[in-house]
Amino acid sequence: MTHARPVRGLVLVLGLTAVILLVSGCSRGGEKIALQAQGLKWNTTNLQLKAKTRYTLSVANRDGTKHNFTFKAAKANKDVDKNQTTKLNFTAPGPGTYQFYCKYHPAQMTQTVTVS
Ligand SMILES: [Cu+2]
Repeated sequence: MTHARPVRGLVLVLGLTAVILLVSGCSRGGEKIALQAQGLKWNTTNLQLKAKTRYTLSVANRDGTKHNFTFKAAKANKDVDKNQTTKLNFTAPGPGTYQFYCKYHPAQMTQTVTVS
């Protein structure tokens, strides 16, 4: 019985380690990609992604107005305040041609996503 406590402590430490590894694994995101908005324009006209792949997207807003990144097929929708950079995670859908846009300036800021 004298060994019961150290063993329980070890199990607790191992359990906590597993939880920490799981949490950090989930938040690590996926492949890193970047987009920039400047002058009410995206810096790319065609975002190319791999199907069912996890991405961490960094969106830089170089304008003095709020922008937004929306990619409905991946359930991605995030605002980017003026002169700020923000990150978001999403998983690319199946192969196809989609669109991404800024919901505040859709006329000027709608572009293509090609998933292959
Ligand atoms: Cu915008």
